[in-house]
Amino acid sequence: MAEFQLYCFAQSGNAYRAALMLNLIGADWEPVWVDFFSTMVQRTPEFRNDVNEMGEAPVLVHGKKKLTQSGVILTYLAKCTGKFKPEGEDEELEALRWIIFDNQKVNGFLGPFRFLKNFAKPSGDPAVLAFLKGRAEGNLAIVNKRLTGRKFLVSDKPTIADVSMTGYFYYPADEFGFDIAKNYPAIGAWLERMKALPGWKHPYELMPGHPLKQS
Ligand SMILES: N[C@@H](CCC(=O)N[C@@H](CS)C(=O)NCC(=O)O)C(=O)O
Repeated sequence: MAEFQLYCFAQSGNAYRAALMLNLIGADWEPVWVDFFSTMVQRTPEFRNDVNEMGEAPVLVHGKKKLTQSGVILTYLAKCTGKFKPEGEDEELEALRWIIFDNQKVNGFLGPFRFLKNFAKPSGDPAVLAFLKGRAEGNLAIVNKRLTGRKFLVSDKPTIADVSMTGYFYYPADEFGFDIAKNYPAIGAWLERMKALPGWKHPYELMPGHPLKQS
């Protein structure tokens, strides 16, 4: 058995943050596939009792520890290994600030937008899609401005804030109907820097369940 198990699925940018971090730090890890779309295991009482009371992926298991919320998982892995760890209190707080902004306002809008556009049955109400897209685009512009003239979000080295922010950004442009890397050039350049890190993999290669079987 591998040292770490990660409950995840290929279409989840929230889980990708944790899977990418595990790969970037060279951890011995294995995925546990969450059948999110078909059996919707995450909504069963068993999953909520035994795996995550919040009913979400990702979940990281490390021996007796079970951690949820990608920001918590990233913080834990950075503390365990010293890799992608913000240095000192100011950087730690700055990383936390970007992780919260990402979870709530960047990938926090982009993820549900992509879900409603591609996977929801019935597919999302156009007004809801327009609202989510507008909020995601506004916040992508904020991230783009932050990354203009900077290599990474918090310091001149990549930290867990950068790993978190990658969330949904590498999924194909046709899943969003717009190209994040092209429309936001500073984000595009930063995505290339992240991609160049040893251990980087695309979410569809890193986690199980792609392509999705149509039911
Ligand atoms: N803030 C959480 C978000 C996790 C999340 O929303 N995960 C989705 C999958 S991408 C989920 O499991 N949703 C439960 C459901 O819709 O039933 C994190 O970053 O870990």
